[in-house]
Amino acid sequence: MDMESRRESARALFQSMVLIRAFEERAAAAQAEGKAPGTCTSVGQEASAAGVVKALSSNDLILTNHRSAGHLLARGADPGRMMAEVLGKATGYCKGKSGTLHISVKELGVILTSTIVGGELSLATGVGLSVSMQGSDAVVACFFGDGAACEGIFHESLNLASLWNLPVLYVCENNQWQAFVHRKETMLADHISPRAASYGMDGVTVDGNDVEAVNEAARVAIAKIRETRKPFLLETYTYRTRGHYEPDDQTYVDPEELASWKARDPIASYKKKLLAAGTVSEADLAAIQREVETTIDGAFLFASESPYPAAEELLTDVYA
Ligand SMILES: Cc1ncc(C[n+]2csc(CCOP(=O)(O)OP(=O)(O)O)c2C)c(N)n1
Ligand SMILES: [Mg+2]
Repeated sequence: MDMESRRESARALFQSMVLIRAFEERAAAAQAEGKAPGTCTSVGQEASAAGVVKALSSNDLILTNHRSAGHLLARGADPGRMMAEVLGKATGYCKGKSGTLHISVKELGVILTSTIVGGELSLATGVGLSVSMQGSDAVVACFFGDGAACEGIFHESLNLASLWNLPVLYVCENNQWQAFVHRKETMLADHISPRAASYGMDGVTVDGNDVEAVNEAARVAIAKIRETRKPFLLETYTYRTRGHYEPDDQTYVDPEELASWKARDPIASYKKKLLAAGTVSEADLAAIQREVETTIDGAFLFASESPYPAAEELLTDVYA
C-alpha cells in the first residue's frame, strides 16, 4: 500500500472509531439525563467493529447482536436516523419501533440485530445457506459475544455452516463479560477461536483493540471465504469498558482489570501509533474529532426534534 492509501485507510478507521465512541457516549449521556431510554454501548470495542466492517464489500451482509451501534455506524448508517431509533422516534431506521436492540437497515445489508443472545448465529447460518443457493459471491458477517459462544446454538450453527460450506464470517467479540458474569465463570479456556478446529474450520484470534490488526485479519479471512466459500471464525479479543447496559455502576467489575484495559483504549492507542509513524498529523486527527462532534450534535438535534410514531402506526410493520 502506498503512503497516500495508507493515510486514507488510517483516517477512515480512526474516523469510524471516533464516531462510534461519540455516538454511544451521547446516547448514554442522554439516558443519564432522562432524555433517552436504556441502551447498550460497545465503548472499548470500537476497533473490532471498525476493523471488521471496513473489510467487507458493499454486497456483503451483516447480522449482529444487542451491541450493534458500532457495526451499523461503521457500515455507514446515518447517525441521525440511528439516534432517532434509540430515542424511539418516527424518523429512526425502524420508525422508532426497534429502539436500540433490534435495528436493521436493509439498504446497508444489515439484516438483523438480535437481542436473543446467540439468535444471530443460527440466522447467519441460514442467510449463508440462502446466499450459497443463490450463487451470490457475498459473504455474511455475524457478530456475537463470548457469552453466545457458550450456548448450544454456537455448536449447531458452526457445525452446519462447515458441513454445508457456507460463506459466513463468524466474529466473536470476546469482551470478557457476559452481562454481569465474567467469562472466567463460564469457560475455562481464554479463547474461542481454537473451537473452529473441531468443525474443520479456520479460526484466528486477533488483538481486538488494534484496529489495523483487526482490519488485516478480517481482510485475510474474507478473502479466504470468497475463494473457498467455507466459513471462518475470527475472535476479536477486547474489553467492554462501560456497563452491560445504561445505567450500570459496574460495582461487580475488578477495578484493576478495568483500569488495565482502559489503558489500552483502542482510539488513544491508534492515535499514538499514527502520530509516532507520522502517517497522519495531529491537526488532521483533531479535525476528524471536531467533524464527528458536529455530526453527533446534528444527529442528536435531529432525533430530539423528530416526532414519536403516531398511535395509528402501532400495528403496522408487524407480522401478526
Ligand atoms: C437467550 C438469551 N439469554 C439471556 C439473555 C440476557 N442477556 C442479554 S445480553 C447477555 C450477555 C451476553 O454476553 P455476550 O454474548 O458475551 O455479549 P456481550 O453483551 O458481552 O456483548 C445476556 C445473558 C438474552 N437476551 N437472550
Ligand atoms: Mg461478552
